[in-house]
Amino acid sequence: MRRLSRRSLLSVTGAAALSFSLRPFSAFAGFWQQLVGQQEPKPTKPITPNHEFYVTSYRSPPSIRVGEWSLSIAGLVDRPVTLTYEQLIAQPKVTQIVTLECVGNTVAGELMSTAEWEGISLRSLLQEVGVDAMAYDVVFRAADGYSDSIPVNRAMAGDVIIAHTMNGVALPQGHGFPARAIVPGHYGMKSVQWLTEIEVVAHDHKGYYQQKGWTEAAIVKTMSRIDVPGHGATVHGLRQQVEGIAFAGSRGIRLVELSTDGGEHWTAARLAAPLSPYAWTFWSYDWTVPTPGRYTLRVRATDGDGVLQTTLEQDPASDGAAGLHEITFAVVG
Ligand SMILES: Nc1nc2c(c(=O)[nH]1)N[C@H]1C(S)=C(S)[C@@H](COP(=O)(O)O)O[C@H]1N2
Ligand SMILES: [Mo]
Repeated sequence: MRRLSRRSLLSVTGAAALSFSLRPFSAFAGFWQQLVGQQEPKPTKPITPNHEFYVTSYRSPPSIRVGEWSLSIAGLVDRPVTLTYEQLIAQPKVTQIVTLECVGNTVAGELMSTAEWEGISLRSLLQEVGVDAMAYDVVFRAADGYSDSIPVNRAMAGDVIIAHTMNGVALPQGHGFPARAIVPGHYGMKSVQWLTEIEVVAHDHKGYYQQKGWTEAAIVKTMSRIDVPGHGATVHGLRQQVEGIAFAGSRGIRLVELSTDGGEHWTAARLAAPLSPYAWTFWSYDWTVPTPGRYTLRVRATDGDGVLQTTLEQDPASDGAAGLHEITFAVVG
C-alpha cells in the first residue's frame, strides 16, 4: 500500500501539521490493510538496490551535465577551491555503508534504505582548504536551490562523505548526480543531493526544511519494524520465524524485543551484526506459536546508549515520527 507521501506531509503546514496525530492515520492504515487483504511478507534487503532506494524529492531531479558542473568549497576557508568532476573522482576515496531515513517516514514506513556510498571525506576536504576559527556551520548548497547545514564540529567528525558513487556505480540522477553529502545518523534532509557548493559560515544557517519549521539537528530517533510476517497475513505452522530491522543512527542497536501480549512481557530477538556502524540492524525471532489463532506482535528497540525506544506516538512533523510498530496476523495449523 502507499504510505503518506512526503508531498502530502509537506502540504500540511504550520499548526495543522504539528497538531496532526499519528493515531488516526495508523488506525486507518490498519483498516485499509484489512480491506485490501493479506500482505506478502517483505523481508528487507541489507543493501537496497539503487532502483528500489526511496525517493522523497518533491520535484523532478535536476539534470546536470558534468562538463558544466563544479563543486566549490568557499566561505570562511583559507584556500577556497573549485573541483571539476574529474578532480572530484580523482581524490582519495572512502567507502561507507550508510542507512538513510527521511524525517517524514512514518512508524514502519518505507522511506528508509541503505547503500554503500563512495566519495571523499568531508573532514579531509575541509582540512585541505583550512577552516577559519570563526566558522560555525558547513552549508551544502544544491543545483535545485535546496540547502541544509551541519555544525563544523559535526562536519569534522570524519564520517561525513561527499559521495559520487552509490552501490558501485556513479550516483543515479534521482539520487544526487554528480555528488551529494552523506551525513550518517541524521535524517535524510542533511544528505544534500546535486551539490554545487560547500560554504563555511559564521552563523547558524537555516536550510530549506528548517525555514518550514522542521528540525535543525535532525538526529534519527530509534525505530524498529516487523517485516515478516506481514500485517494482516495468514501463516501456516506453529513454528514461525519473525524478522525485521531496527535503527538508531550512529548510536547503534543494543537490544530488540517482541511482545505478544500488548507490551506486558518482552522477549529478546536475535541480532545480526550490522554491515557498518551507520547501517540498520537485522533481527529475527524463532517463535513457537502456542496454538492456531489471531496474534498481535509488537516490537521495540534499545539503542547503543541503553535508551529504550519511546512508546509515545508522534507524527513526523517536526522532528521525526515515534511510536511502536505492531502487526496482527493469523496462524493456522
Ligand atoms: N538538493 C536536494 N537534496 C536533498 C533533497 C532535495 O529535495 N534537494 N531532499 C532531502 C531529503 S528530505 C531526503 S530524505 C534525501 C533523500 O535522498 P534519496 O532521494 O536519495 O533517498 O535527500 C535530501 N537531499
Ligand atoms: Mo526527507
